Amino acid sequence: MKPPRITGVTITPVAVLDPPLLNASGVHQPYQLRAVIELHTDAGITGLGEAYGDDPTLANLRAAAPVLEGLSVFDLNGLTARTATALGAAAPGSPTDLIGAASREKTIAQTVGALEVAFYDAQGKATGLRVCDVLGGAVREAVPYSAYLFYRWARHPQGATGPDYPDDDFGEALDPAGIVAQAKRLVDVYGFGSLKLKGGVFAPEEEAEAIAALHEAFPGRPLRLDPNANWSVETSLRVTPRLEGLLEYLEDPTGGNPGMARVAAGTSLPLATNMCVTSFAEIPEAVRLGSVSIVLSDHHYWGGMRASQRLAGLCATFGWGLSMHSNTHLGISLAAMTHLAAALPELTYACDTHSVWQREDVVRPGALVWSEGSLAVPAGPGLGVELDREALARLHQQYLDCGIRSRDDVSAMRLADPSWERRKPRF
Ligand code: GKR
Ligand code: MG
Repeated sequence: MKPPRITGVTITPVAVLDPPLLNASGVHQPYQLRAVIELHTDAGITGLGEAYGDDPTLANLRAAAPVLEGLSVFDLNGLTARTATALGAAAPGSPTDLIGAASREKTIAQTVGALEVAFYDAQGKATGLRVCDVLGGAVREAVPYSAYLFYRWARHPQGATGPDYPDDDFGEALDPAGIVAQAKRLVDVYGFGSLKLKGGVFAPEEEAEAIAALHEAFPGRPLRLDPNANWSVETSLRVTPRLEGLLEYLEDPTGGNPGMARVAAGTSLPLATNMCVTSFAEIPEAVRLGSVSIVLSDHHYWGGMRASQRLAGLCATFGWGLSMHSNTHLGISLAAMTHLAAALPELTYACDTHSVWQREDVVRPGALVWSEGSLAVPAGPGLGVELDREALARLHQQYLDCGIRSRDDVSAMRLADPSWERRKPRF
């Protein structure tokens, strides 16, 4: 087989409706941005990828795209080398404040991570194989995900949306009863076996009460709480006794490896992270300090699927568990996450996904089917998802019209509370 060579890359930013989900920074904006990547080849095959859709990410993708021309879709080392050269000493732009200090390495990893998915999709399409098989073979045919529970409002603050904005029908969830009701709905519809609550929103004791209520409503079901580093070390150590015995893990109670290590030393709860270990360079400090025992991988910022497999190997070496992080994403990323998780023998926990909150997508329905809280690996070839051109055009137009160009949960919150400040830890 002659390897397909890249003839061009199309990057299309889209905006999708998003509900007012509360978190440590503030509240989700009415639209979240994503970028759809189409890798065109001389074999007529198109590889699909998906990335954040904020301005810095788009600039990095657009800088890398032209230098990929002529490259084989199997040349992943070439992808990394050419992307690094194209980005040069580029200012490190990051779409999220969740992954610690920005660095050139992280920017390269995010850019490669996005493009590499399209390379793998094209490899699968060229060989007739599923991406999970290209990655070394599926060790599971169905990938378990956890229900992603959020405190939330029923609608976005006045002024955030126009009069025609379609609110969803979840209503608000601002206390333990609201969170339990939300969990029941998600478990009924999707069959999730484990539940994760996004915390860092209300006083930690209130969030511990919500966890206790979930424990009572769903006896024996694994639970997680993620305050996104919004608790000080002292607050964390005050609250952890209430959570011990209730959680399978506590995710990022506080910020940074030294702080996490102090919390880890004072609790029996396993600590997980997608904040203080987000790149290979941060692993030695975490090992030395004993700050975490579970890492949430994310191909979007660890540098792709190959890099995620490398991370999985290191987790096994250091005796860490492995879970998977999610940010708002669409079906291309969900398919990529599912293929990757299927090919990771080291995966020890159900993965996160924001999917339940997304009502719009760029892929045709039918490829990703939920059953008992799991997704069957799409049949392929490649990722096994197909672009819905009409939806892509509509969501691109929505991007042009909505005016949002970067994620800003702080400003979104200020529409409801003008005194709101960016502050961490808040508790
Ligand atoms: O969507 O509000 C959110 C989450 O807080 C997200 O931004 C985080 O990346 O899900 C995430 C996490 O686990 O930290
Ligand atoms: Mg997290």
